[in-house]
Amino acid sequence: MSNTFYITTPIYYVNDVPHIGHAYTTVAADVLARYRRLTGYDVFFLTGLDEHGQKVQEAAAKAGIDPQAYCDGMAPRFQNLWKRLNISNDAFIRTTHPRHQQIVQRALQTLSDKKLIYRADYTGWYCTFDERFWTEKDVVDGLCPDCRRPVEQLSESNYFFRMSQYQTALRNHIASHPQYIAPSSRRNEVLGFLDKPLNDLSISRPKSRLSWGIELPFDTNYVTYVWFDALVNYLSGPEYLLPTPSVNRYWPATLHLVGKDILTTHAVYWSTILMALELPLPKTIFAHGWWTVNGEKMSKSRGNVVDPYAMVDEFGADAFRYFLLREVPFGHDGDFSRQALIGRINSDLANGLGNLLNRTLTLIERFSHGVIPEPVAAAETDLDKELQRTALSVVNEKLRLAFQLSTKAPVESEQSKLALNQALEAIWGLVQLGNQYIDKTAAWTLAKRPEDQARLHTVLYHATEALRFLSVALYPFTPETSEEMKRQLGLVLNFSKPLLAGDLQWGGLLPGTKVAKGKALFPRIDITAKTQGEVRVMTPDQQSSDPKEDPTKSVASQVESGTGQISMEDFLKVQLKAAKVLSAERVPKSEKLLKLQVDLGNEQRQIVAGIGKRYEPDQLIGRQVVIVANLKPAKLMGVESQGMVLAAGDHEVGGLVTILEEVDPGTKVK
Ligand code: ME8
Repeated sequence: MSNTFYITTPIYYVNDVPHIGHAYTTVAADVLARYRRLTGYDVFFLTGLDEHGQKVQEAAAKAGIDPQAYCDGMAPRFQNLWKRLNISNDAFIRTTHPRHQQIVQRALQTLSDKKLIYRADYTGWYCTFDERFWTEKDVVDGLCPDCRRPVEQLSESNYFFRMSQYQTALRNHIASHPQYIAPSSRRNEVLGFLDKPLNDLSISRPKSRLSWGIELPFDTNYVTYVWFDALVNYLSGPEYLLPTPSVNRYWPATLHLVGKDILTTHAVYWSTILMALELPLPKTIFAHGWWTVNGEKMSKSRGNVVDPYAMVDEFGADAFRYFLLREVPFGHDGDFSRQALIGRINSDLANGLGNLLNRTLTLIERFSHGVIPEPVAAAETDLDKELQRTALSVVNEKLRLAFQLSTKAPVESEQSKLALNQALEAIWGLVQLGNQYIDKTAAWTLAKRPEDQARLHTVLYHATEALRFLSVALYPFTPETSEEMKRQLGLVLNFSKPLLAGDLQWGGLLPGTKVAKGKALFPRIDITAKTQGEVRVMTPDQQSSDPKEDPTKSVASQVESGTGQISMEDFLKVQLKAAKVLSAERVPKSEKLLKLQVDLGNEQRQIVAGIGKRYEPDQLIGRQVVIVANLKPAKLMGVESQGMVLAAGDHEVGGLVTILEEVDPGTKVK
């Protein structure tokens, strides 16, 4: 069995900035590449840009610059995004590179020499957007059957690739290689397409109509059809982008990951081009589903395009990566909404994983002087065994199954799945079990009794060891988080080593290691009634304080799970004070947020309050308000808020809380 794993994303058109769809495919490919590296594969992960063709020529013309300068300006928009998202591609291809152009010309010349390219006159219906001709029967009411834009009749002489010649061979290949096109619903789609007669493919465009492309080696009046140029990137990338030509090492590609929109070009055009070049076909072409936004198609005109840079700025790369792969079964369509993203961050990342790390480290600091204790075999119980069993099965069995690919799996149903969301579900099964383990084993009770020391040590060791398993399992999905877990847990792990080449063994954690509790992995995002729609990122200390029994649970969660009552002691922790509004202004781009400067007697504070729908800034100046004075500062829409103004209202703000008589600013409210 080959130990190489060559994975590609589509090369994206540079006619527009990258959006969530591009991020999705690239993040998924990154997760697969990282996992394969962890399991010891020789990975080559290629992504890049499709820089020729009509769309790019038009975008450059619109921008009033030369197409090459336009491409050079756009390329960093993609490259920087991949850095921000921690994409671990081994190479980045741009189709305007002279070496790629030479390789495309070489392929065209080979096909021409083999008489697989011929010239013919053609009249058909042309769709400028899709850059392709349609036949009379394809066109519906004068519209392109693909993008539904108007088509125009064009007559021109062009060069054609004898694609039709390969129809039967392609059908046979798909039939005898069930993993070739995945998921299986997509395979059926392609087979359906191949039921109709396959036409030859026009692989040229007259320069009179389109000049931005690779010149045909045998006719300088033409440039190459952009798809022929683009698909060849999968061969040219390994040929010239690595220090030594590596096509023989990596071809055939293990996996072309694409969106369902470009399945035909890959499954039919690319496969037949490869057959004509007498090269082996890739192992799998996997077409994933489509993202909509709040139930709508994403488009510039709707103004709902999700900017991945903004997502990373606001929520961090890992939260965004996690959401993309957790929310939707890979292969299915999905819907993006801020609400769903924030929901996942709060429930899975902050309350689930972040909490587990935080609780475990708090216990080790409290009850083991910040050092991982030695477990005692005799003190193990069924709870420990269950945790061990689950951790081992998640990492050594479930992950492997979810990531299975054609090279490994003989069974069709498994190989065509790439069940990335199931991998995450399995990992979160362990997160949940870890939190239950901490609840059930109640280390804080064990710590009170000297005779329970061995049990206490065993419990603390087990909880930390489960986190070590999690840090490795999560690395492909959330690499920054794994590094941070490793740092806080004091683990000796090198994620660039093939840690999962064999089974991960329980007990690898070294007793005596000093832990270093740090920032919360994922701050909870609070969408309060006051800040409706705006998000408030809470600092770790706001997330948890130290209640009496379980020192790892926050007051808030005890209130949530209990009777809703708090003690006087808890209430007194909140410092309420009278303050006077000195100035007020709106926070740019927010309907709700006002930035207030308030006088607290011996200090002045800036507070951001979600009262902008109820009050105009001018109405507030000189008013007496009540504030929470000891709330940790937080940023709201990038503006620091050093406290909170009290107001009444269930959903909408009804009115500000004030004090009947004028008191000095800074006076305590009790
Ligand atoms: O087609 N949901 O480039 P492109 C999910 N240059 N994925 C999406 C998406 C969405 N809403 N929108 C885009 C091209 N994608 C050619 C490819 S390859 C030899 C040439 C992703 O910039 C998805 O992977 O239009 C889709 O296939 C790709 O972006 C299309 O990118």
